[in-house]
Amino acid sequence: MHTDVNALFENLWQNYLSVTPSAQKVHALLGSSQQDDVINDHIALRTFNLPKVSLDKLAAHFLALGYKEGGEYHFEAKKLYAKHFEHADPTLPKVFISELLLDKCSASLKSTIEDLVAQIPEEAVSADNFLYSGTHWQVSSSTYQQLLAESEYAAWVAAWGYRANHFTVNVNYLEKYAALEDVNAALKQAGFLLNTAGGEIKGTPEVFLEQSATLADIVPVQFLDGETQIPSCFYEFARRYPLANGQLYSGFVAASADKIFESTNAR
Ligand code: OOG
Ligand code: NI
Repeated sequence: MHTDVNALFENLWQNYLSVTPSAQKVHALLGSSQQDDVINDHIALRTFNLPKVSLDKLAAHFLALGYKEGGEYHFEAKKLYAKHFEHADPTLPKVFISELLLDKCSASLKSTIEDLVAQIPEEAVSADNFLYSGTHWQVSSSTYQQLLAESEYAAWVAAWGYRANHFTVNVNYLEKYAALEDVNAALKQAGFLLNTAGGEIKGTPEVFLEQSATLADIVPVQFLDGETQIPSCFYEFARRYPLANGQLYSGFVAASADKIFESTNAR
């Protein structure tokens, strides 16, 4: 486990950049419009509900750094369960961790994933670098396609493994933009493609959270039988609104999150 929370996020960021070339450009576009660097609202991690690598196993890395559990979320159709974690220091990103519920998937998907996870050394999961360690296995493009036909999420984790699938700009801290619409306009102007599932903006001030996201970059991945271009990671933008008590809402919105997951769908 990491003892330095900033080092953990720096490693997650560098690993994310290595497969998400557009992220540096998005960061430069929004960061260059102000004095301070962009503040991240949250990151997200994906896994399977197998004991070795469950949501709780990933969460342990953050609990050890002082993070506390926030809310939990259910995604019936996608067969996912998620929790978010937050830190007393509001400048530290929240963490959204989801897991695929394999018992709800086909027997063949479940056994394919069990075979992959069996290849992870037990001690690797609690090692400092696990959350940005990528894959611990190799898959063929046909295995990827088979997974993809049933669960885009399963295929993504099989191809990319353990890494942040997105970072999220905290729009509340942007100096030049107040509205998420304006951030989206700047992104489109610069040529970035946005996730339009459920509309470009997911959520409303009434649910205290508005979100948008780019579509994941399409980059080469090495499969057993050669290199193929597939979606990697994306960038998200979140604007939070104050609750009646004046505090900014710190949770997530399941209906919006359901659409954010689709940012890694094939274009
Ligand atoms: C997580 C999707 C949900 C949010 O901000 O609602 C999410 C994922 O794609 O793994 O990040
Ligand atoms: Ni997110």
